[in-house]
Amino acid sequence: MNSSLQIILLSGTPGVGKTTVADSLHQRGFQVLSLNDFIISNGLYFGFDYIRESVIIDEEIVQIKLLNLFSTISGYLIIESHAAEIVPPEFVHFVIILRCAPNILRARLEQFRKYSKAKINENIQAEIMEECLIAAQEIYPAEKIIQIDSSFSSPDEIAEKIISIIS
Ligand code: DAT
Repeated sequence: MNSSLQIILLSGTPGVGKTTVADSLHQRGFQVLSLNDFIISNGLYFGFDYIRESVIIDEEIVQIKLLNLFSTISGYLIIESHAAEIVPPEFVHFVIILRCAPNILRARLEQFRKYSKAKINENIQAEIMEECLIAAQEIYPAEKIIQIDSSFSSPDEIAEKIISIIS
């Protein structure tokens, strides 16, 4: 067990700004892992769900590979994912849930993503239903979960807020 590793999970509905904020944290010297990139680049999925327009993740092997990775690093590690519940919780220091007003989230998804209308609507509904927050609450105590509204703050402002929370 690597006791000096402290993981900050950065979760939230697709489009809330996880990748952009993670990039900003990386520019500020933090180690960052995109769980989606990790899964794809290591082939840790069974296939593609064409109805949900997403990969079908092999969660068991993802957890094994993550634990292998965790044994090799120390310090803070930011992991960004909308499926943060996959990350083994032992090392998780804080869970940051980025939130976004539904109309702003819709505008971002329409402008920046090649999603179908159905997929955009599914994500808006997930945000309204607080799915990522509820998934985190099922695993972590309330004091480890922090929500940050990304609707009217820049990614750099959000990164600074996260740094002040964890330090
Ligand atoms: P995610 O990784 O959560 O799916 P993203 O970081 O890719 O989201 O952001 C989706 C788009 O929204 C991105 O192309 C730029 C824009 N964006 C992200 N954060 C923003 C913010 N705080 N303010 C304005 N636009 C933002």
